[in-house]
Amino acid sequence: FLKGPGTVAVVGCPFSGGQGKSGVDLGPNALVERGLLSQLSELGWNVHYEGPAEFDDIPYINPNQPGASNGREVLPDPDIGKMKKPRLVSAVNQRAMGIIRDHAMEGRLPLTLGGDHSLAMATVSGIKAKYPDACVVWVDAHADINTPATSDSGNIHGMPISFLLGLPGTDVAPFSDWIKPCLKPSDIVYIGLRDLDVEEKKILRDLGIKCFTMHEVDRLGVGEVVKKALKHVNPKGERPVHLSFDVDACDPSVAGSTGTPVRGGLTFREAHYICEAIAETGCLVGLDIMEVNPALGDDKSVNETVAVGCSLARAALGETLL
Ligand code: Z70
Ligand code: MN
Ligand code: MN
Ligand code: MN
Repeated sequence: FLKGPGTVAVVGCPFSGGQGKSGVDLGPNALVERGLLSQLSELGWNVHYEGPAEFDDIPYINPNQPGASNGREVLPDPDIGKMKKPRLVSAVNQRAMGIIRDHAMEGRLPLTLGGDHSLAMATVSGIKAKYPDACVVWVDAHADINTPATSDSGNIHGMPISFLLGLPGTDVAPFSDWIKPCLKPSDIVYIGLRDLDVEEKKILRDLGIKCFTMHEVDRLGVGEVVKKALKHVNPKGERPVHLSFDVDACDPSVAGSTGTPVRGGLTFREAHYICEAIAETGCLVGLDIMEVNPALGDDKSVNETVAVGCSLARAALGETLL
């Protein structure tokens, strides 16, 4: 597939409706304004960027965008079961999926800047449309595998994996209009988990999904963890790899400006090592940098979190390769 730096398509997704805190929609512009595009150019990538994706015309109010309803028609978006803002989340993801899929089809590597992690419905669906054999490395404090029935919060950013797997209760409109279950449990591996709901643990056990929690990072070291994780999903090194990186996988001292910081996360080097090791495989076809929220934390925390978002992207796109 992709050999060496080719064209990276940066897709900014200013969206916060998959969870309850405003500000994560400011993540994409913060990363771009920090210089991410020129940093990637300097690595040898041809950088394709058309400005942030446009979601404002979608006729449901994003509760976290003040004034978003100004001068346009707004439709109600009541909960479906426990799901909050289901029509908004579905419509945004359906549009983002089309953008990401089309970039992949043109041979570009989509780099999606979140935005909340519900957007992985779009990124994984878009990548799988072009690369049906792709596997997913999910780096996160959370498993984001609740179904609409098991979720306590109703926040859809805690559910994208269940939709991608087609778990019971996910075959529900409006999502079923466009999401095809495209992942098998053996296609995904987790690194960095440490904040799981009781029902999520049961799903992970029942489906036999491979997980390297922070406990395994401590026991084995990050080098061994990444080696085993890649061996699980990509034993022959022949499969395309999508890396979905939620910055809350990092310790709050490294990336504190995120909606759900959880103590005991990846160090700066551990987080970057994961990205570097995946770059080294030469198999990366899609990358997400998610849940950067520049509205949370003090200036130091915001600055460091945005900088880490940029440096994780650079690491995954080969910054340390000779
Ligand atoms: C919880 C839920 C979550 C991120 C929180 C939390 C999910 N399991 N994901 N922060 N990034 O609400 O389903
Ligand atoms: Mn997540
Ligand atoms: Mn998370
Ligand atoms: Mn529960």
